[in-house]
Amino acid sequence: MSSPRLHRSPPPRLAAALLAVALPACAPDGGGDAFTDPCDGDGDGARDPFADCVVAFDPAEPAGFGHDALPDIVLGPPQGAGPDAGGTDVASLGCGGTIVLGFSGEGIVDGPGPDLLVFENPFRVGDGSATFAEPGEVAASEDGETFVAWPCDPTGDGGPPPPGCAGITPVLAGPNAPDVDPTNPDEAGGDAFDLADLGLSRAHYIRITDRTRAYYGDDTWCGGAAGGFDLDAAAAVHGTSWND
Ligand SMILES: [Ca+2]
Ligand SMILES: [Ca+2]
Repeated sequence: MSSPRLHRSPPPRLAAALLAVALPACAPDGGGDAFTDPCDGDGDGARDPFADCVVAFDPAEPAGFGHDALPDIVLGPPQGAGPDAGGTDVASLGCGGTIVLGFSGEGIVDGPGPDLLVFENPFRVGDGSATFAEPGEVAASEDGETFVAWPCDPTGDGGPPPPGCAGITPVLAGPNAPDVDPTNPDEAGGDAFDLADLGLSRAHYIRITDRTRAYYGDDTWCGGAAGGFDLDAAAAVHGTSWND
């Protein structure tokens, strides 16, 4: 069961007026592509590299952490807490929960190397050689209907975090690290994804599906309000998003 869009839609007449005014000013610079807005003109209004709206949200019970702050809590830049602490500016998916984010305008474009960063709230534990993780599978789509996933195949033993998933690398970009560029894969932390690996040149949607149960092989980290994957933010590395 999918929830309806979480953002409010403007009245039809207002929406039409906004569209008429907005379109000429919104053509991507030099991109040559028609303006694409998965947020239906009702994203967060920020012309930035971060997700612009929540297109769909289907959490698993009993997750509830951060839900009252949706959609804003997963839009905008990551609010990471560094390598040794999990950020709390997140919304929990619960085990098996999913969320779809929209990127307006250029969306996410394939450039050299990684194109997308997904930020959860993993953190180092013990002597720092291990990481507590709640992984998620990430998929991308250009039309919002056909999604292609990057491989994320947890082993079920809770061993080293599975490569290819989101939610396995601590988030360094955040309020305590103002000089860290949250769109730079070399310094931001989070987990990086390359559209070229999927054969895509562009994406306006990403879908994250919690895989915590598959990672641990049981429901140890599925209970409570903060169970499963905790989404902080997502960023386009090369593209720029805009709404207005
Ligand atoms: Ca790329
Ligand atoms: Ca987490």
